[in-house]
Amino acid sequence: MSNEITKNSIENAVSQKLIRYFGISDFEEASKEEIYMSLILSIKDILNERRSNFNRAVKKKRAKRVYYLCMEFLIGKSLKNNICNLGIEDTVKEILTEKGIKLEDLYEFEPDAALGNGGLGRLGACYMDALSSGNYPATGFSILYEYGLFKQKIVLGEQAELPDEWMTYGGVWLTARTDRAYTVRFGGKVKEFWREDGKCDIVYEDCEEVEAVPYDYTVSGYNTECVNSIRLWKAVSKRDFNMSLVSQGQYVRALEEKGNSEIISKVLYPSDNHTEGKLLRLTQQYFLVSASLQSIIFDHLKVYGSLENFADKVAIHINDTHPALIIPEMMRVLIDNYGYTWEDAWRIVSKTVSYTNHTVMSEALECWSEDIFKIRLPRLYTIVSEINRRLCKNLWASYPGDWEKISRMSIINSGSIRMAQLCVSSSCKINGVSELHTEILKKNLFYDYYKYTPEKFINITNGIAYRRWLCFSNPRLSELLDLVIGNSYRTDASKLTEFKNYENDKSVLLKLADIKYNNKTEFSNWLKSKTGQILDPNTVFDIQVKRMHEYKRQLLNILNIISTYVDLLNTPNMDIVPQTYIFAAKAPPNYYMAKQLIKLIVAIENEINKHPIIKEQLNVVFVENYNVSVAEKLIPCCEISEQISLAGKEASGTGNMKQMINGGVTIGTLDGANVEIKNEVGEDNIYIFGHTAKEAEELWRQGYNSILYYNKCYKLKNAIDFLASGFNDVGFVKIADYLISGGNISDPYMCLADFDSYYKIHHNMLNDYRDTLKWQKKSLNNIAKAGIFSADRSISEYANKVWGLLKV
Ligand code: 26W
Repeated sequence: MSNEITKNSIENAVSQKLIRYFGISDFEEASKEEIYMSLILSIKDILNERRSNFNRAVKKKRAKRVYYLCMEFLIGKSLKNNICNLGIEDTVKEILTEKGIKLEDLYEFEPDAALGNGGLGRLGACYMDALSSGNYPATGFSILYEYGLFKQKIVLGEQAELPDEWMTYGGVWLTARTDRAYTVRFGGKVKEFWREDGKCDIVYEDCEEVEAVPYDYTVSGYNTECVNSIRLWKAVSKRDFNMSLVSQGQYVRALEEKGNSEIISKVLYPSDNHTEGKLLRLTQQYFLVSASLQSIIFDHLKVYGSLENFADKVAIHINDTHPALIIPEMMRVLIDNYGYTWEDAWRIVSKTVSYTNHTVMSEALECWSEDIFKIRLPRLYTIVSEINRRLCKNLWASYPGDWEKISRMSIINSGSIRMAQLCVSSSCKINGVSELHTEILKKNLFYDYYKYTPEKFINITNGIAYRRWLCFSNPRLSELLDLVIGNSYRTDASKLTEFKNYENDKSVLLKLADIKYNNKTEFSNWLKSKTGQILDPNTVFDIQVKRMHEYKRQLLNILNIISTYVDLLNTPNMDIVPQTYIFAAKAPPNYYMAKQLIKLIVAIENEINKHPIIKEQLNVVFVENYNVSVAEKLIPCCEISEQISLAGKEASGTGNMKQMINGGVTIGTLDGANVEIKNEVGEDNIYIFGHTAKEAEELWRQGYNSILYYNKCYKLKNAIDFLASGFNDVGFVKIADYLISGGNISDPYMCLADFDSYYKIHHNMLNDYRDTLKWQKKSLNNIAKAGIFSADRSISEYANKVWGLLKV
């Protein structure tokens, strides 16, 4: 595939870039930055050329395209991914080595494109990867957040947030398409002029206009000529710089006037699973939707010259409710700009749009106040109201007199516009992201809609870009796999099952142990050089890495650690497996409890560090600034994978899949995709504990009382008492109170109810770990059964069942 890319061609391209952009004719004189940029620019040329070839092929075939709208894409670094996808890593290394440069140093130099919070954003990035690898014509749409997500630094034991200026060196990948900018309108007044032919002209007055300028981020696929892109919109003020203010000496006001609308693409809201209903967020969502739709329609008209076949040639996917405004926006454009009747427009819209739900947490379901909506998006408000009126009329016909049901299902209710109802009522397909999650959608959150239109609901379990997460980030393991089962698993993840034939092969099992040890050593060296934190690769690495949230229950893990610590204080020579607990997580800046939990983990880390004897058996490390590239280093070291959310709350999880495919063994609740992991690997190769989703719900319904568990389990009691007494000069009474003294809302995520079974199963797990061959057999089974969790599989399901998309 990559045969036309030769050592010579790459070397020439890089030299040309050095001359053209930096005026450097001698490689030796170039700095690392200059070589880094020139290499990226050279690769970008290759990708852009392939993208344009691919687009030509798509047009020629008149193939259907999917447009994937998402407020977040957690892309991470791209240099290594693109080089590996193109199959040119050895060649590039050779060129650079001759110049005395290490490719690894250039990889390190690249900042993460962190345009996302967590699971949702990373899933979007994994899916774009799989779409390209599968030769599907696809475009992602999002916002070019100039400051991405914040950088996390631990200062005096607490999380501090710093701006993430990723564009300086990360922006090299972007191609500005100033020629394809569009105008987006906000606010103002809408006037309707009814004509004699019954049609209506819509005139906007006093709107604020913002320009949306696209920046394209190319996405390569593995071993293919197909290249797609993610189009990121940047907000640029349409106002001219106000020179009259400047001449009056009012420089700041002149800047402010220009800058106000540009705020739209400055930062990403650093919170998932909690919506604040802020005006800026609504503005961002409409900005994304309006610009993207203009771009989609432009592309379509260029090929077909008409919108008549729009629904046959275009699939628009809304990833969670955040881009849901595309539904009324498309109605607006079809009716107001292209003269469609409501009925014809609705037929197109409801055939084109599909929706994935990623969370059932009520505080994460977006609602907009009607008042804000009306002022900010007046024309859309009219359209949403009409969608709702017609919906309620149909519902009334189906359920005459059932006001309660209709009010549960209606889009507008008690002054708020509910995006989930908008999505579910208008989309052609609705999916959850794991079997359990989809069942919960059908039985609880969307019960009424499931009864109303059952055929729309399907499950598509999440998947990961396993080449990034296994092949590229764990080269030791993938080399072993190449050797033992051949390399066909690199394009077909289901081939990983062949590894199971080696579950009793002692030499393979010992090699697995060796690989894990080397990965742990490499990570320990990296961490020490970065922060001075010291890890012992001879201890078991027990890892919980994900966003900090109460429902994910990092606190349950911490309680178990504290309980072990208290035991060790009392019995220092206790015989336990030497263990290291690794945490990494960002907390939303305004989420008090999440930040307290980070403070708690750091305090425990410091506390244990004061006891050299205890440190030989128990360690805690908080790795700061968790992001995609930290994950790529950490996940290959995972031995115990903590997936311990309260059952029913984690829609799927994808970290569980990443750790599994790297040989981590899961300790988890029957939540999200854990259930399917268990079904794949069997009970011997996973450690399941705690209440099931059904049991947890029942327990809560009956009136959950955490204090009962506190009184019943002395280990738990000791841990909580220790927590309350404080350590390392910090008190954690509030966390202890949160668990046991909050009246009937104590311990809302039921850590205490699951503590006993968690502690016991964790204990068993560590005992099993003592037997290397027994443990590695479990690890091997996890790797062998991870193929089903490939994003390639998820994407082919979306293509077949949702989008009607064919490979080109
Ligand atoms: C503030 C508004 C908001 C609300 C929800 C922002 C972001 C969200 C996301 C939907 C939360 C999220 O990332 N959910 C995660 O999605 C992953 C991909 O499907 C799942 O694997 C995780 O279980 C789910 O928590």
